[in-house]
Amino acid sequence: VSQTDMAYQAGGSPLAKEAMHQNINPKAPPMTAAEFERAKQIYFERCAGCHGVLRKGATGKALTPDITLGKGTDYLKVFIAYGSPAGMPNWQTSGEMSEQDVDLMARYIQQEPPTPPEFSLADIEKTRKIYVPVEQRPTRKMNHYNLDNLFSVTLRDSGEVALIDGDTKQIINIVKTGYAVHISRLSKSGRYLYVIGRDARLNLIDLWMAKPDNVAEIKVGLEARSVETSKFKGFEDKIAVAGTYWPPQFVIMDGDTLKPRKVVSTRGMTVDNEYHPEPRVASIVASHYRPEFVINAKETGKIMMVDYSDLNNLKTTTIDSAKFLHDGGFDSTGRYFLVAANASNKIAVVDTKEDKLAALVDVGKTPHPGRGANFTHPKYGPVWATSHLGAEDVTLIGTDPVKHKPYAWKAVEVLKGQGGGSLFIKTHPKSSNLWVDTPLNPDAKMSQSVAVFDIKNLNKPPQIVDVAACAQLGDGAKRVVQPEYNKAGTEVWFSVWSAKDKESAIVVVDDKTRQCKQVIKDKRLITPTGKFNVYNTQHDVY
Ligand code: DHE
Repeated sequence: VSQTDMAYQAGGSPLAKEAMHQNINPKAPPMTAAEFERAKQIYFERCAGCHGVLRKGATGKALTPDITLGKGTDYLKVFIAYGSPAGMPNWQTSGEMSEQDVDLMARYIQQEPPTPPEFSLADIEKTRKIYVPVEQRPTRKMNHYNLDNLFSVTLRDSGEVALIDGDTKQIINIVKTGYAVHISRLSKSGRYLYVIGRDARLNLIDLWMAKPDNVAEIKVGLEARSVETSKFKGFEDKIAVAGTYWPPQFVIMDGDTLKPRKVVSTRGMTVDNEYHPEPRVASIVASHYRPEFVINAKETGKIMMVDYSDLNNLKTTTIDSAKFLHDGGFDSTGRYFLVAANASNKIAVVDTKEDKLAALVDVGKTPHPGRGANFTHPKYGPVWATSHLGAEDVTLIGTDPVKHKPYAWKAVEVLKGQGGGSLFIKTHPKSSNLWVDTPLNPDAKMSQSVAVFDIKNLNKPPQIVDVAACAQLGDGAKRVVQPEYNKAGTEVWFSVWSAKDKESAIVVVDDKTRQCKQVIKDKRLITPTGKFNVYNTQHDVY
């Protein structure tokens, strides 16, 4: 092919200095190919989480050209710059995007969305790296750390996790991982730590090494949020599963090598029997009653109970619940799994023993429990609690169908927290405190403090604890996010999450006195968000 032919095929003018992006829709505003590539990257990092990789909409609105072209560049620029009360962030006024980038993104979302690549099992296998083969790994614990009280802390923007000794508060290691690790989960024995990045990079960390570090790694797709490991008797530490947002599928792997064994697509019908091309995999938990993973497909509202005991004859029980499944956790017995169908304002309850939907509970606007919080209510018996993104409510749901039957799977009480914008709630079996964060509340006072209720006296309004003040950081926005208990249930750890170029910290609060006990600061603690105590995560204690 000659140079002229190439120029002709690319469709660009030979006089143009920069190659233009070729859009199939002539009405879309022009962009250079380089601009398109940059916008694609920004879209993936900032926008796809809410609007979807294919831009078909999810938590955020659909952004396909049939919608965006009618609005035009100027309108879209204002929306991106200033945000909306419905939850769209104010990208420009918050300082997170420049005016040029806002202009770029306004033009980008009027182009046809590029089709992202599919990931076959062979594609996934090609990305796998073994840093320490199984035969070279320790056969017993080679360090003197109290691993039960270790914390795995997401360092969001540096693409790392910090392993912090919960007893001494010292950083044991900073481990290189994917970008914006979403969650850490433990194998049944507690030896292996699995962390999954937003970029779908999954790292396997061996906590038995003298200095715990990566032993294997794999990239399971373009975007992911969830990972879990087999917990059923006979399958301890054997199998891992990761769910991806893109491609819409999950992959089952060997637990100790991450060798992929099976990829299953989630594409298909919603609970309303309409086709959905991109049902993203949200939370996953491992059943304690059967050799099964409980896999939640967000857009379809289908909960898949996937039997991992025979991968060649894969049995899956699919439970219809409600659309927009997101995060959730077990009740105190470990039998029932409660998951938020967030944009449906419902909590779905799955009985993992019977593999059936136990109930769909109506709650306030946009529930967001994390894994939720279990405690015994003075009147209603065992309850599980969620806070909300869209309301100040803290909703308590009865979870004991045997001794407290009239209250089971009902929203028995709604407490008033300090405001909306809550992401996580936590308590511990040894504590009588219920901690509720509000990191996404637009009022800085609320995003920097947390509410704490006395479980024994829930009529009393919550105490507000100014966690960010304890950290004594400089200026700039800081969000106090995700309470996590130590193993003993005597301390609650909070992240004070600042911008990437600003100092952040972890504040350890004494649970009994509700006073700041210790502040963990270190240059390496960049944008800490999620924290996962080994024992509590391993045993579903929350
Ligand atoms: Fe999360 C859990 C998805 C934004 C921190 N988040 C989850 C889970 C899902 C999810 C599906 C449940 C996983 C499981 O249990 O298997 N999160 C999403 C999104 O799609 C969303 C809304 C947008 C995005 O683009 O990612 C999103 N999440 C955030 C944040 O902005 C947070 C605060 C910081 C960050 O790193 O991005 C954040 N999400 C967390 C944390 C958990 C989590 C800390 C685990 C909580 C737990 O206690 O288990």
